[in-house]
Amino acid sequence: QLINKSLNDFDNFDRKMMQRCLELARHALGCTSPNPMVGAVIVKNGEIIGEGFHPKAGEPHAEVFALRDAGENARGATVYVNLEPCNHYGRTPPCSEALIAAGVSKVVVGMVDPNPLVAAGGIARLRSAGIEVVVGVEEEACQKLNEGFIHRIRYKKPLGILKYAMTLDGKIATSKGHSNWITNTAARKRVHKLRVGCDAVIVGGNTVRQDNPYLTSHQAQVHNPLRVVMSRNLNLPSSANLWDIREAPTLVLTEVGANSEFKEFLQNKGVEVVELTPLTPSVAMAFLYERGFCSVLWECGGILAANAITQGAVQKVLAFIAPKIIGGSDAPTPVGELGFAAMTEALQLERVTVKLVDSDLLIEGYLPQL
Ligand code: AOF
Ligand code: ZN
Repeated sequence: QLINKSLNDFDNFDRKMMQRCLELARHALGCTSPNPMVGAVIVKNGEIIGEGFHPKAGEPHAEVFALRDAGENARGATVYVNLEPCNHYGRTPPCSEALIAAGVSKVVVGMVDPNPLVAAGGIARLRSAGIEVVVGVEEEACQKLNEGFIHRIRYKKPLGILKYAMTLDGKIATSKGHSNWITNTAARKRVHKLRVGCDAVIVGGNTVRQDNPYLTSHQAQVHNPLRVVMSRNLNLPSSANLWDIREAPTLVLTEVGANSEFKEFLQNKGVEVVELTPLTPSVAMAFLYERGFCSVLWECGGILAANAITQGAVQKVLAFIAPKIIGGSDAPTPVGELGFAAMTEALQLERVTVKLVDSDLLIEGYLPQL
């Protein structure tokens, strides 16, 4: 049945379908690296006749699941997908060819695939087969969902996200080192959710000694990031929550020549130990890139955070600010020495957003690319 729709209605419908793609894609939050999160919806006569998402690298792509779901009905239909259909033989065959073979008549794409193996080749292939292709619906939201994947492809390293929680007077713990809790329950829940979408969470030895954190997403049946500890000398407590790997795996990064007895102790607990020389934030990030990671969350103290920033291992900052004052001239702060003397040297965050999480503030922004 033909319904009279204005051009704007069509746009709204396209946007709604793309949002559905993103919702489907998010079912695999944290599980797809080094691949992106992708969802696909197939529509005919204004109705959804097939849906799918990419569950994990090595498995079929979103379009393939959606085509299977729609079956023969896909002929003449419109396909929505948040990332350009691929056009290469990777772990799986090209989606462009699958879409052509299924006889779809139109493809609506959220964003071009930055992967040089694809890079608009999928769009060109579809068009050369006479399929109408629309690009850029809900583009910003599509890019945000896969910002880690995009960064990984573009810079050949994972996206580094620095997250910290501080009091209104800028402290991350009292001068005695006590920090449970600075932020409210809602803000802490938000951090747990944030971890679901990251491939790794990194802390230094100090955080393990002071806070004894879990660094998990604290929810059953969701993705937990790899928990990474950076420790040059392995001067770490023998009982720590991170050494219990039943909920999530732990990796300790250290240097050659570190305490071999403790190294063995960790390995016996099932904790992976890797020696990197020199052990620096940028070397750690290069190692995690090789592992196929797209996004890495720095949940470390100020000294490691300052090093990570200096070495270009941080691109995005999430700062939770609680309306509490604890004072203390020796109380630690979120970022240690950066060597700046003048305000003109300050790192100015871009694309800043501010949210209220109950009574805590969340300021989010991006560091200018070095
Ligand atoms: C799509 N749909 O659902 C995904 C795409 O090794 P492969 O075969 O899995 O290919 C991985 C690349 O394919 C990945 O780097 C990205 O460029 C694209 N991902 N493409 O058409 C999908 N996940
Ligand atoms: Zn594909």
